[in-house]
Amino acid sequence: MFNPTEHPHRRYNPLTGEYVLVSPHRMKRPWQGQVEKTVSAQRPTYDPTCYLCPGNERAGGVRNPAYDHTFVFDNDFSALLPATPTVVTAVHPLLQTESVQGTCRVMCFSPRHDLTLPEMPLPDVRRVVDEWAAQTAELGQIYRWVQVFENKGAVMGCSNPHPHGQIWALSQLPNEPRKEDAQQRRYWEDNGRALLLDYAAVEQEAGERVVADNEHWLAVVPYWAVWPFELLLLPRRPVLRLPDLAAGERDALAGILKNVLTKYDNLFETSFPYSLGWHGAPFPIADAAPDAAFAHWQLHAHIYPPLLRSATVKKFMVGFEMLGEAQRDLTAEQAAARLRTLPTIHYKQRET
Ligand code: H2U
Ligand code: ZN
Repeated sequence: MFNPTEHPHRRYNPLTGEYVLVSPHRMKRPWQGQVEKTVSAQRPTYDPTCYLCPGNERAGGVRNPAYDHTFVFDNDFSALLPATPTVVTAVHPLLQTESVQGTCRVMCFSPRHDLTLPEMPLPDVRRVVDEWAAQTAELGQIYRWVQVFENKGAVMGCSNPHPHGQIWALSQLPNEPRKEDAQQRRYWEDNGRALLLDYAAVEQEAGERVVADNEHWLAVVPYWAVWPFELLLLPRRPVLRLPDLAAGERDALAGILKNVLTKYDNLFETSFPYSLGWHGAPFPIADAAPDAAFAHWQLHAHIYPPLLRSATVKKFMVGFEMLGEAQRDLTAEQAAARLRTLPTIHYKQRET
């Protein structure tokens, strides 16, 4: 008899059309590989050498203002540039190039060097939500795709512990949203309903992968999760993009974010690393499709954390993952059950 908590199986990700291999029987295997160092917990509220702290000088010589809440600036080492010439070339069908226009920004979440999103007061997390929405609205006037994200922790290649995220806006749809666009469109055409709205209803009903919920939001370990404690954040009503969120929905978003990120930190009593990012409908460009053409889209956030079984053991995406398909040991249901039981009071606050 097939038992999904014991037998290897594959799960389908309807958002990307890809499969993940689940191998729950491997949870018992010993670990003798790489161990990540835990970083010492206490940082100063202000660090004179930090390029993100208020009043400090950045690379290139620009000085940050004495900001009070959020602060956004153009990335001094931008991966995208606004004024590149538009061209599509193919010297050979196998050697294709297209130009891309874009801009990169860095967003400080708080002037406090020592805080992270889950440790910030709720009204300040709400300000971050507002800034995400404002940046998306502004850059969406110019660019087709606005990628709001946060890379947190040295394990994720983040260069600075000061709480910050990034915004990359560009003229083309990157790979991940392009897959999601096609998959959501197909589901819409086949069913006349939005894929992620149906999915939220299925998860709410099932309950076993729900980690947190409130009036406007649902946080689940998706059925097809790849990363051990991956989360998908879904609004309950149809929402195309971050700027479309009403005041109450933004408050509720700040609440559920603080809730699940606190659970993350409490899981291994460490500042939990992850990449978090928002996917909303692409923006209509020039004379292209109006908003009605994006009815298949539903706003959502992905959170991809690399840690597996402790503050020091991370999941690698190598070998079979690189050459075959993604693989996980812990099931989505087991991960959700662990996260669900964790307290929503941050462990650092509990100690004081
Ligand atoms: P991480 O969040 O991945 O550490 O990236 C921080 C960004 O900050 C990175 O893209 C930029 C880097 O280019 N940066 C500046 O714009 N100015 C600086 O003075 C240092 C870093
Ligand atoms: Zn700082």
